[in-house]
Amino acid sequence: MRKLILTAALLTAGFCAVAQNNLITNIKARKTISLNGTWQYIVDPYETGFYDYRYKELREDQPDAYWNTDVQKDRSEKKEHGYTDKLTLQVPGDWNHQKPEFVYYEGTIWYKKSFDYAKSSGNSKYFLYFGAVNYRADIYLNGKKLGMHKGGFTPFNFEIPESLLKPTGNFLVVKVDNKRGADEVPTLNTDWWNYGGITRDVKLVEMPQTFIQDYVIQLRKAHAGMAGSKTPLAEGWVKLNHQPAANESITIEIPELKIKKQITATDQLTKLVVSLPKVQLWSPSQPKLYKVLVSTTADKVEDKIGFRTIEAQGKQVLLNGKPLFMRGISIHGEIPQDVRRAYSEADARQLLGQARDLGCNMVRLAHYPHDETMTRLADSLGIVVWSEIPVYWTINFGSAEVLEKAKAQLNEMITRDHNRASVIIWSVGNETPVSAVRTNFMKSLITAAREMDNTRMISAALEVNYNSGKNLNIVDDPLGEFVDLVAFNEYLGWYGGLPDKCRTTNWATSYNKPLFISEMGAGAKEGFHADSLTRFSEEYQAWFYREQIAMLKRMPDNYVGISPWVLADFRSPKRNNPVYQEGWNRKGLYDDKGNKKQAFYLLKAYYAEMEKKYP
Ligand code: GCB
Repeated sequence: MRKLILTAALLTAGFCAVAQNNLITNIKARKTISLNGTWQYIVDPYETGFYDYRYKELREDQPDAYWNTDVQKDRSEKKEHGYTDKLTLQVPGDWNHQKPEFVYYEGTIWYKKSFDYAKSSGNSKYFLYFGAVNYRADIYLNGKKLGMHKGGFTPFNFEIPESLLKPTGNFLVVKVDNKRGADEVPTLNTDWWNYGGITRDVKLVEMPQTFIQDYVIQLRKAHAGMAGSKTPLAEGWVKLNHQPAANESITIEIPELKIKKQITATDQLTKLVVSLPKVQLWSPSQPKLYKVLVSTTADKVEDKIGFRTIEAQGKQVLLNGKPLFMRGISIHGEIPQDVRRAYSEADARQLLGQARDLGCNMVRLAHYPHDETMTRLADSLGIVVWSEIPVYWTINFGSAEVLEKAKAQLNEMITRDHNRASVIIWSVGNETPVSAVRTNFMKSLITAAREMDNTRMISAALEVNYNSGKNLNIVDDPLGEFVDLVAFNEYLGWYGGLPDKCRTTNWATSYNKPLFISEMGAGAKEGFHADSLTRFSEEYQAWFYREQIAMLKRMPDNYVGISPWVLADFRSPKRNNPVYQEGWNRKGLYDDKGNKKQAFYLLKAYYAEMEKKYP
């Protein structure tokens, strides 16, 4: 049997354990029933079910409130709302694609589901879990409010008081509001469609009274570049939902490595170090995952975890101590042929399969955390992932509340995926305009991300003035000082000028760090052919890629990869050219039907070359 070491002394090597929120992680491995399926709805643009006629929030027991029963108590009572099988939506799924009248709807829709639940014992705890609801969700069960959550792309759960859950006829109502707001994250202005609704899974979770809420078991950075003789160490912690009883123990098992070790729970959060001799490291070429079991006497949770190290060192990114070149592509969480948000494993297979076909070993999941099936599938396919929060463009950087909202989403993103080997970069935002206030804001997010997880790299997609007319563009955004990976977006030859500008342009950064191009791209309507000077033709996009790729070959020696914009055409209300766009951002290498454009093959050929160089 291999040795598992638990010693506080070993925990000094920069490992931080920070208690997260109350999210129960690895939800698929828990005892749950699905509440997906058909839900009834009321569309409520004036929020009549929430505010009275003086625009005051309705009291919980007011019969007019839409979270309360729609059945008339007696003849003295008037009901002006009701749920009916005539009006239904599928969950998960955004509402916009489900009914023609909702295509452009932004506002409130009330979702209602009745369900029965036979409790298995009198000694459990119950939770309602939502994979994501865009943007604000107010949750009510049997007339009682369980909680409110903001943030459209991360999971949350609320506990159900035991006495509230009935064996039959539970009345679950979710008020979903996707109105954009200046002080929200994202803010009013984005280059993607604001799909509303309960966009990911809903589950009722049954847990023992005392349970394992969350855990981290990851190789620490310090081992990148280690000599082969050193034994890899996984570090982490287990978080219980309770203060442990005296001598309460936690068991960690990795059967394939013959590891089984009991540790004593010292607090609600117990740190651990596991020695993993003979571990086969996870990598894109060998995405080895191990079954890992974490248990207490009352609870047991099973996961599949890959072990690898990742770090930025000098000019390189090292994966398991070896230089990594990222052949990436940026992806939106959208299934374009259905004009809807992605949520299922089949969706993840489509998107990651298309990336694979392009020769990618990396995906940038823009501009918000994608569904958990994406990062899980990336784990098993061996694709490294950049995961981002929607701190996009002009967030209200001066507001402490907005910072808290961004931090909450960062926390939920990291908590959900901190055991995914595929995720190597947490990104705290995209193209935020340089100012002292913004830098402070972003710096706090970087600090928070590091406190939550210092086993991965932290980055952000920076902006750079590529139209300066200079031959050398220097990425010197002050935020570069705080990130591990200096990443920037450039559209040389699309926004301003023609692609041949690439011939005289070179790139560098003022930071002694690896340099990554998080975006570059040009629009083309699939099937539209013209000369290469004609915008929106496939030929123009192909020319753009040809010039860009030639420029990439002159990148400095700290260039570690690129994730061009973007895998597939996607919906954007900002793209209103009536001939070529029609509400679509056309920078995809695939169109909205899955057809490949000419540029696809150019990038694929470049990636094949780079794969040979960095196998
Ligand atoms: C960007 C943004 C991305 C846009 C893209 C574009 O820089 O990061 O969200 O969609 O440019 O197409 O302009």
